[in-house]
Amino acid sequence: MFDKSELAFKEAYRYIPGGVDSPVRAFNSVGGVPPFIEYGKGAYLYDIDGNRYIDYVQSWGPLIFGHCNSEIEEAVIETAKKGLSFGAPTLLETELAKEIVNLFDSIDKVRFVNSGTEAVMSALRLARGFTGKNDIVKFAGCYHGHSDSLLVQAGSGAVTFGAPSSPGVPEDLTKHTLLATYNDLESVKKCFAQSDDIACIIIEPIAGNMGLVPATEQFLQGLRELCDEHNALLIFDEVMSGFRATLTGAQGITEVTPDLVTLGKVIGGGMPVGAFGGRAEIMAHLSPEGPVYQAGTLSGNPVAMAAGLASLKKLKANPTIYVDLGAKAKRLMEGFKAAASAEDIPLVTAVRGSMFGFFFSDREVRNFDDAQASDTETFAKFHQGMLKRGIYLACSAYETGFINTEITDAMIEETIIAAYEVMREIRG
Ligand code: HOZ
Repeated sequence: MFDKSELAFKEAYRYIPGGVDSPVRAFNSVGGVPPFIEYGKGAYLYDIDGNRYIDYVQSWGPLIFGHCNSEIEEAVIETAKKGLSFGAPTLLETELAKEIVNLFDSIDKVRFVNSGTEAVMSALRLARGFTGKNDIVKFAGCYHGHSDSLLVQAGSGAVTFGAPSSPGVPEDLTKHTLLATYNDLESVKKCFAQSDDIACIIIEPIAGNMGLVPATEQFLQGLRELCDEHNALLIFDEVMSGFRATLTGAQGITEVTPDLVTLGKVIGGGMPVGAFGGRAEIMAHLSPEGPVYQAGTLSGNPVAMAAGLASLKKLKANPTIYVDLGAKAKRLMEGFKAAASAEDIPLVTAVRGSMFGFFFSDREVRNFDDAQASDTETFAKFHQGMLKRGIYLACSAYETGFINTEITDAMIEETIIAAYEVMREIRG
């Protein structure tokens, strides 16, 4: 069933570390080999062995309109025909920036980069440059890309491979990263008691890299107050949740306004893009307006801008998309829960707009400790069983699932039926 992928993985292994260009894709924590993808169409992925899957990963979030959406495809092709990169300003950058600024109350100006990692790394530098302070507060289990100072108790692939704090990062770099507990304001207060040099708090307001763990409104409000009290900036990392949870990400749910926001994934429509933005007075500190340096040859790449613009225009034109995606995510999680409880398997679930998550656990998951206490062996069995039945779920218990507009009610029901079968199999 996976013969060609097995061979392809062996071959890739000879030339690429672990056979993959991003660790979590290697399937190490769920077993088996990663299916090598031949193409995607709508809601489906097709691998080189000819297997078809309903895709709930969607390139880890960006593909809110599924694979090969004709309008995005057309925008990309037409733009590519005019040239792939200029390293000079284009109208497309301003157009996409305008869309983002008009959507987000928290963003007066925005700069484009090439990935979420780059967006966060740059936002932190800006926060430090603006406040003149050095320390940052991050939460265990939140993942903000793989820049050095953030690989401390990080989620996503880092925790999946048991190295939430990576070797190769000098202590001198991480000594400025203070660690707090998600949804626990007291732990943040301790950081401020320990240091008067805190430049910012960075948080995924909807954590999606330790599984899906939303922050409570009270907690976010508490962070806002602490930042104001201590002249620190509040950074919302919405690389994953932006345009996913709602059109304006977590900011469409919470009353709290951050000082800086990082974006990625959906704003690139499947092309490599990241962005960071915020209040004009903070953004004015960025070079060439201000002294904080940040640059990139391919930043604001026209093809990526065109894909992002096409996606955002479609989303803005169809705001009810989120209601439909959210209802499907809810139905899917109710189905998984019912399938698990039919076999007496404890399962907790979460949904935020088009994002969904589930843990094999009997306790509520509010932070990284709770997430790590979940049963990852059962998760692996579930993942394998679903894959065999043509359901492509994230290959780690510490990731999030996504619904796209191509996923139909019938596909959701098919997925739930598969979940019943797999839960029965697990129960043995
Ligand atoms: N860190 C990404 C998901 N949270 C995974 C990236 C990838 O493997 O493509």
